[in-house]
Amino acid sequence: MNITPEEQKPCPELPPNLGPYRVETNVSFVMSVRQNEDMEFGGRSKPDTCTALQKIAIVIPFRNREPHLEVWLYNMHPFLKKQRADYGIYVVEQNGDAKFNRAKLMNVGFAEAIKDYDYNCFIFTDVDIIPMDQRNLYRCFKNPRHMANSLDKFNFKLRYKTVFGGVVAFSKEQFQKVNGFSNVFWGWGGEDDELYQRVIAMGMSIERPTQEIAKAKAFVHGRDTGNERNVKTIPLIRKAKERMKRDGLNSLDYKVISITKHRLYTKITVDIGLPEGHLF
Ligand code: BGN
Repeated sequence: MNITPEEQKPCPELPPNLGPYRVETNVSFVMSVRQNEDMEFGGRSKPDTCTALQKIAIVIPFRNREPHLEVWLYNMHPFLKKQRADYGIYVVEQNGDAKFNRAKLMNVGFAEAIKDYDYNCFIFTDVDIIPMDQRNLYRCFKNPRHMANSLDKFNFKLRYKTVFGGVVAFSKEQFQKVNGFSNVFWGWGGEDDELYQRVIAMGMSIERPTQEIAKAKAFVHGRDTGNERNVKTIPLIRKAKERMKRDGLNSLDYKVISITKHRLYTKITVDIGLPEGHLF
């Protein structure tokens, strides 16, 4: 018997049978495509027997990390399906070789994803972090949520109390409330600490899963070319509260170069401009 979408029940709050998850690293795109032929192009999937409680866009900032993306996709599609998520994957690729701007790419992912579907939850994740426990729900909660607090490369310890990098979840309202990420962090570091300051400035607090449930694999790699440490972060972080009104989603400026709907993800290649004062 066919069930029309109107007759479907909401999915249970907690999906059944979640537990520790073994990350597979010896994988390929071909293997993932073969195992996910049921997906809609663009890396979209939703549960077929119930209506998911949230519509989740997963945003991955990206440049030259195909091997990590291959592993991420292979592991994360089954992971998200097991959590009965209604989701889409957005890989936002920075065009050109200017300094990497992770935060701005996140903002672009948000802005483009909401044109695609009625998303109400956004998971902003690095391409090299994969959860090791299916109870780490890739969803939105009452507060913006930090989910990369227990990485294997840091011996499953919280680096510092306010750390807010790697993987975070924001409802659409929460993200709009903080005006998204800052657009002015070029190079490695600090944009996540600045986002934390925005959350606090707006009177919200952050939450995290327990260290046990948040266990995740983070691939260790050298510093990417074009992503050298940003040495100008501290004054920017200090001024977060004042700057956030004018620097973020409301000042986001970019040009889409292409949008390609692959089987396993939507790839958005984008020109996000150059840091102020950039000279060739
Ligand atoms: C911090 C970085 C974060 C990064 C974590 C990773 C800065 C700002 C200057 C103090 N912060 O040091 O961006 O996510 O390390 O553990 O660089």
